[in-house]
Amino acid sequence: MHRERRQDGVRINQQRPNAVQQLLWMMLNDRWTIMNNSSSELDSKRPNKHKKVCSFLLWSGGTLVIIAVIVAATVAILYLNHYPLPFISRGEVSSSVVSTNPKESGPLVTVSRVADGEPISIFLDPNCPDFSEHFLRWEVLQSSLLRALTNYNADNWQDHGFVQKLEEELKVLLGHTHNLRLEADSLKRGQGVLDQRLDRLQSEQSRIVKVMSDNHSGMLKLVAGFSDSLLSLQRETDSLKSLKSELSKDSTLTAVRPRDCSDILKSGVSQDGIYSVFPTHDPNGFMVYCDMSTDGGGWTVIQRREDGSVNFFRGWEAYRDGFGTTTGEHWLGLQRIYSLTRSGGSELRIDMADFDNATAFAQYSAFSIGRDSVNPEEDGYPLTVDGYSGTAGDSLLKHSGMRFTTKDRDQDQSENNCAAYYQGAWWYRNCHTSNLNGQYLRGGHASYADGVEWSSWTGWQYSLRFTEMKIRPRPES
Ligand SMILES: [Ca+2]
Repeated sequence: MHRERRQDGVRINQQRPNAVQQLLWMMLNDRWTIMNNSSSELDSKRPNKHKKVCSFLLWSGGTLVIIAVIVAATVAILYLNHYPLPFISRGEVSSSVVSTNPKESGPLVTVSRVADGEPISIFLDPNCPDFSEHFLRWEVLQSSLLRALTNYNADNWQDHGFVQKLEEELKVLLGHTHNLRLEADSLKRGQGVLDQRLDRLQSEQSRIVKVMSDNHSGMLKLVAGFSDSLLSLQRETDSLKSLKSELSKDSTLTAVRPRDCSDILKSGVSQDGIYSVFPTHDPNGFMVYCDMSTDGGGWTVIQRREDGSVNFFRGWEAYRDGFGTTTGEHWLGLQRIYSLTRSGGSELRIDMADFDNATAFAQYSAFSIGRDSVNPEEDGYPLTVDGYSGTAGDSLLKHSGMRFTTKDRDQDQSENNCAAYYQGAWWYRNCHTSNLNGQYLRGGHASYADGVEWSSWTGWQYSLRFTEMKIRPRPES
């Protein structure tokens, strides 16, 4: 039995740290000192050499027994945790036993009560060693060792003294361990405070990061707002552009709306016919016949005689407002002629034909009626004409400055009504050199100057087959 325990003790001693060996050797040396002292006392009483050898042998045997007991207790605690130690179980008071857990997954240290056998597990994370727990375990281990020693009943008085000394040493060691554990706890608390400060730093950093992120997102929102504003501005600009385009289209249409036949000709239409014109001073407009072929075209016809189908011997209102058929014989009307020529700069052309198919024309570079009148109708639509050219000779210049006279409104310089007298309506002076609104008498006639007369071409007794008065803006010279 002793031999086995010694062998175990050797094996354990080989595994124990050097500190434990030093502790045991220290304790042995102290014992040597005590034994030497007592030996000295004994020697003084009984100076016997044989007895000296016996007591040394006895002391050696006791020491071996104590070492064996310590080793056995250690072995029992570390490796036989599942089997209660015999000398502990003999004790009347149940005590705790500390053992390590052989399983890797379970708690590293198990504290179990021998009486009820219920283990109290303490888990120690091997990756994060808690030195305080290690110290605690060491303390418990030492306490257990101390109890084992206390429970050991030494028969020999020398063994008893040795055990007591060992107990005291263990108590001192226990005190040191306890202090170390307290220091470890303090360190741990310091670490805890450090952890808290680190946590606070971390939270502060998180807060700063959040604030920066908020600022960043605010900047992003600002940029997005700017972008939206720019987009809406772009849309507004596009809308304004389209509106401007529409407006310019309208103004183009207004420009395209012909003031007269020359505008229609400029727009690319070159066919003779009836068109609507909208003079600047008569925006409602009216229908006219356009001569697009004679002398470059663009002529607005204001009077036509060709077959005598229309009665031209009419009163003031008829001549003011116009009559006849636009495609045939007609008088456009003084008010309309006024509107067309009011802005000035018009030229007049009169094409004529007799019944022998002879033609002639008279052209005037300036033509207008009522141009300077505040109320042209009240003023009688006075004629302004100048700048003759042509083949029919001038039969109109003498009428320049004359008011228009109808059979019912005498505004001529004759003591009679020239219109009534010569069966027409014209800018009569002391009557006329031309009478294009006279009776359609179909060529030569016996009556005097009361037909469709152009005196400079056919005299006063030849009523023309065809006359056409037309105006257009005077070309820029
Ligand atoms: Ca008169």
